[in-house]
Amino acid sequence: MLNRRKFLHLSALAAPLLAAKRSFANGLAETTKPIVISTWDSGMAVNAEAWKVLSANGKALDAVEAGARQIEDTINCCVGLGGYPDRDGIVTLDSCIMDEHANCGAVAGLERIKHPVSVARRVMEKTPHVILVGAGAQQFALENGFSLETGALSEDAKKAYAEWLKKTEYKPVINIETRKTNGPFAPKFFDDGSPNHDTMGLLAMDNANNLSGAVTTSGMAFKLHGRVGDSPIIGAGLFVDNEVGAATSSGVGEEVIRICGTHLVVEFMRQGLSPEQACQKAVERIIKRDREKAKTMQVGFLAMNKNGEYGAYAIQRGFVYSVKSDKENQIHNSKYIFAIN
Ligand code: SD4
Repeated sequence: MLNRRKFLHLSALAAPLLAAKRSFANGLAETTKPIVISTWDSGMAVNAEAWKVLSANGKALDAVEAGARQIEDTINCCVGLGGYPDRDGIVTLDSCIMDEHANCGAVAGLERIKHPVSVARRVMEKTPHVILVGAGAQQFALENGFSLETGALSEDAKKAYAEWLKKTEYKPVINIETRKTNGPFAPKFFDDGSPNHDTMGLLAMDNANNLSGAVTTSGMAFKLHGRVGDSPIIGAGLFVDNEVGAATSSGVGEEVIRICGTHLVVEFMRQGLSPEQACQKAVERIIKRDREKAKTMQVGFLAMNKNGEYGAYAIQRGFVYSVKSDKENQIHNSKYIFAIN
């Protein structure tokens, strides 16, 4: 006969199996949809815009574009024309978008156009190409009805650039929370006033169970003119596979590109890992290459699977993300490897 302790032990072992059996009885685990998730606390406003589309039974693709346009319209250190410029004082924008059929489009180094995510979508829908860069991307935007903005820096960007010019130090340290945090979430600036980052990556699943994603950014502040990060690169800053899930990233783009970060996260999910586990494995891949260097930088991954489950993982403390579904509307702290500060 089973004594009580053995029984409890056996039931504890059996619980995950039973849960799995229950979910497979319906063919699928219970799915949360529609749902939109996005990087950073600025994702709350982005999600609200995307939610208008999703809650009206709209498509995930339209939702992520609407969400990205919201932040492109705001003054933000790291997204849109209000973002920080490159080393030469020019704001250059990177963006991409990807839908449930693996259609994708991107622009990189785009100047003086307000909504790079919509230009990326036009590249996807109207050309046989995936990426347009620089002057060619701008020419394409103008030919497609986008207007040419002045190129003037926002007041915030002007100040930050003037400050940066005093030292002109190229130090791409990103999103590492400092001790002077004045709230539950990472501050936007370091103690010395140097910029933190806020690239917007968002992923959505609509009522039809289709996934899409978008990313928009002005990239690393004070980067070399012509430098392109991970954000507009499919498989690095964004990847969507409608059978499995989707992922996006924020942080030092070069490190994400080196491991094809978001493609890797999606492949880990394909192998059966949860979104959070998949993000963790990708972060560990970066750290494995150079642990000491990794301690000085930030990369965060955010992912969602076909059940609407989501998760994130970052190298450093301080990466947060926003979630909106019927069940919740809130900011989450990502797990992380190092809490150096
Ligand atoms: C880049 N990944 O240009 C972007 C920067 C970023 O939050 O994500 N900042 O490398």
